[in-house]
Amino acid sequence: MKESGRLIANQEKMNPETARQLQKIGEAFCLEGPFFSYEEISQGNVNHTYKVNYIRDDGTGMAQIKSYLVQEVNTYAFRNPVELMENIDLVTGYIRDHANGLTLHFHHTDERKTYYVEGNRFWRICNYIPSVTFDTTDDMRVIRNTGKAFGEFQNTLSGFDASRLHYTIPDFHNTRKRYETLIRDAASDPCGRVGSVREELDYLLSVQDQACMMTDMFERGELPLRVTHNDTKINNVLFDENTMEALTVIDLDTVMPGLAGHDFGDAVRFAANFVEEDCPDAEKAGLDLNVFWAFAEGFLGKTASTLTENEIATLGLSGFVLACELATRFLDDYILGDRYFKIRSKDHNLIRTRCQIALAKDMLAKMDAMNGIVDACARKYGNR
Ligand code: GN1
Ligand code: MG
Repeated sequence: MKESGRLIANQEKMNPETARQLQKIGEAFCLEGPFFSYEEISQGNVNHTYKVNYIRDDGTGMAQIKSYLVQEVNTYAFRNPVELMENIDLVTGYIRDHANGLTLHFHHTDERKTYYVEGNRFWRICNYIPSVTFDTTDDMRVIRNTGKAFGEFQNTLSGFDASRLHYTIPDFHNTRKRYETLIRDAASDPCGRVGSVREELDYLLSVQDQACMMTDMFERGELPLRVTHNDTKINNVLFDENTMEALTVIDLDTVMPGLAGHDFGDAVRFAANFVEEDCPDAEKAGLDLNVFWAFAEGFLGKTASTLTENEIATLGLSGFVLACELATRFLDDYILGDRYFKIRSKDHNLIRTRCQIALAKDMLAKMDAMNGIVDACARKYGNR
């Protein structure tokens, strides 16, 4: 179907209440042209995102569609969204000044703010970049380019003074704290769900020290703080649909001081899993070494010469660390009654937990291979 046909078909599916709400937000940001339609973007487990379409005159009297992304920021997850937007303004400004290529552009309200607050709802609008994204892919070019994009992102921001950034979610990747929270909430068991998750809890506790390896090394002063993205899912990179080159990295909500291994590990646990992160058949989860290798090539190609020996030594285990850390978060949310992550079924957080645990187990079995690949890439790109 042609784009115009698709948009009209889509218009018929709209919820009138949501359409009115989005129109109102568009007015607050002074978007031009009559509102035409919206589409909900289901990706993302925390914020709500919509593509909104406006009708414009293309300058010759012909109508054309101009699209934007409207997001409602989840203020349960992000307790201080104004600081979050300050971070994003700083980081996107720095990227615009120091790198070629695209970055996100956020629109201003007539009060010159990049956000609009309505009661306890927090909204923002950014430019829509025509592109494709991937939740999974067999195309190793895409994986390698994802590694390059996140490596480049870290490199570009290496000159940025990290102390200017707010901690949008304090202790976001503090694995020890994530475990403490899980242990505390499992003890109070407010929804009576702990009895049914003993096996998952026991497994996570049995690997706690290994899972906290990066946090502990950092606490001992063995790893440097860098400016990191902290949510390096492959679908947070936009690709040019023809060339499959990465256009830009998106979802800058959690850009904060962090560890190189957080970005490497989170990307690996998402992209190199045989299945999606919430696959109900947990036994199908596991690490695809080809994907791991392609991502490592891309990422280390951009970063190997600047990473320390200790940082490189954490990369092989980092996927396991991030899989366990996220499993503690999903399980904790399940125990608390699903308050943080959007769920699409009653047991969604438990399904997610089981999938991350199965992946973590397979990663442990493949640890030597992963370390070998990291070593080879570090030597190839880092003149070691
Ligand atoms: C959340 O909403 P999304 O998909 O960008 C979460 C990440 C998790 C991810 C798991 C702020 O990211 O930390 O890894 O879900 N973001 C936040 O899918 O908690
Ligand atoms: Mg995110």
